[in-house]
Amino acid sequence: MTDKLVTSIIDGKPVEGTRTITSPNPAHLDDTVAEISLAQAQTFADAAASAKRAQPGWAAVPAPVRGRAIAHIGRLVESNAERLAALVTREIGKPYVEALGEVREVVDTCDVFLGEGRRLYGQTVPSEMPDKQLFTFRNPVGTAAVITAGNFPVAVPSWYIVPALLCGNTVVWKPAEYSAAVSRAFHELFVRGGGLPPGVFNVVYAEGADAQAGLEQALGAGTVDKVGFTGSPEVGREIGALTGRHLQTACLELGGKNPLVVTPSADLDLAVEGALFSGFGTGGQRCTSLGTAIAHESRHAEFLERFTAAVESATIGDPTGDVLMGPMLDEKFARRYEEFLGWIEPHHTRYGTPGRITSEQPRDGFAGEAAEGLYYHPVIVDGVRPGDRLFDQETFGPIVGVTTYRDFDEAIELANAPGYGLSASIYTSDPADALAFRERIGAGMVSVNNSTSGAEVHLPFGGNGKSGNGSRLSGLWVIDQFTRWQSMNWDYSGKLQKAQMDVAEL
Ligand code: UN1
Repeated sequence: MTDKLVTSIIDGKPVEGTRTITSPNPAHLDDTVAEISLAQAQTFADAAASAKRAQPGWAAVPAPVRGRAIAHIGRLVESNAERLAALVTREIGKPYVEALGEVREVVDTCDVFLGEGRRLYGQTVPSEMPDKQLFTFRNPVGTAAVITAGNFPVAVPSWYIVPALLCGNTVVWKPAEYSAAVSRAFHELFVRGGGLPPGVFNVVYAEGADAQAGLEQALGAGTVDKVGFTGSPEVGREIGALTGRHLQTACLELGGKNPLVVTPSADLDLAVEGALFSGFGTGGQRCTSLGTAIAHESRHAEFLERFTAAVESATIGDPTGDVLMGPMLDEKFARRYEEFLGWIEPHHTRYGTPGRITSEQPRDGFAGEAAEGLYYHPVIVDGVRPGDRLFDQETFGPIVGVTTYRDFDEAIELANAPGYGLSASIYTSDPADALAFRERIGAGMVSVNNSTSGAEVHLPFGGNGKSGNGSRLSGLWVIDQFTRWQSMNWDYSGKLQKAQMDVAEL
């Protein structure tokens, strides 16, 4: 087995698959970061069975001790932050400062939950009858299957895995193949830092279709009790249907077509900065990335001019350097960017060179080896309207739409029109605008004078509509995903007191 070979780990033991693929460095495609041994459906089902066997033992560990395990994981991740961030940069091309921020997000998540092991409060509840007391308890759900994307290869998995473990669940994790080396490092730090017994945290590398087939098998066998999924709305629908058929629930965090409204009273410097970061930071490959900037007609020309100028002078290049944007995450996303370019219509005005950065299509100030990486030009498309694919659908790449509005009602209508509902921003100096926007926008997360991306981990994270099924990750809200309420009534009257029938009268 070469050092680069990443295999599934079930019950603490490596399990080789049937086919090997590679995960290249998107900034230097000849640098192979990992070879991944891909498993088939049965391996996923085996991993779920292993997690199911390990679960009662893990749930029997007192919650405060599990909280301490989370604290140790956080410390170990923190002391390995630079190494892990460098690997994130190497494997998915995320600029190093952002990668370090992402690792910080894992540590923050551990910080949020480490003390929760000493709470996980239930309630005492008054009874309608004398000599009887009522209580509620939070029980672990059981086994959680976690399927995550590779654009946030450590932060987003931690949003599921940390609370799942803290609450006494065991986990089967299927990370994205193109972030395999990062997920192996993450898994090692978690198992070692937390001293997790075999089977408590399994990881399976498989292609989406195989993982889904394995998930179906596991749901049928009763070895998966909860699914956490971050990815596309299309796959989210399938996972939701699959879990529903087996009377289980999924926490679905899907895409976004996130609007940023520039009102007449907006501070344009701030709005442009926010649009630049959320539109093109991470190459537009966040679920919280900016989809469409919606500028008031009185500010549209100036906003567009400044936004295009900011994008033109932004640094793109080697993600180990100080750049706004590195390469695309992997080939699949690069191909999709090319497809999105085909969505530009004759009534749109395009700013920026469409396509790959090459010696024939160079970019001023480019700071990398263009020929060696998946580098693409950022593009702004003005004049997008409802009904245009570029307005209605998520692009998940460095292509941002711009449009105009006349009055506040139209701004809200445009912001809600694509039917996603993850994150939405408004730039305004008028508190009434900010409050009305908050109230009328369909998004789960609203920002005032801040970009659409960059949520903090102790607030509820999640969306509505095509962005998810209303589940919320992060903060203490996620505990409702990974525990189930149990009630208990205790009658010490010495007789049968019948609820609703033997209620005491005044
Ligand atoms: C994602 O792209 O799936 O709020 C998550 C943000 C990040 C997380 C993005 N903290 O932009």
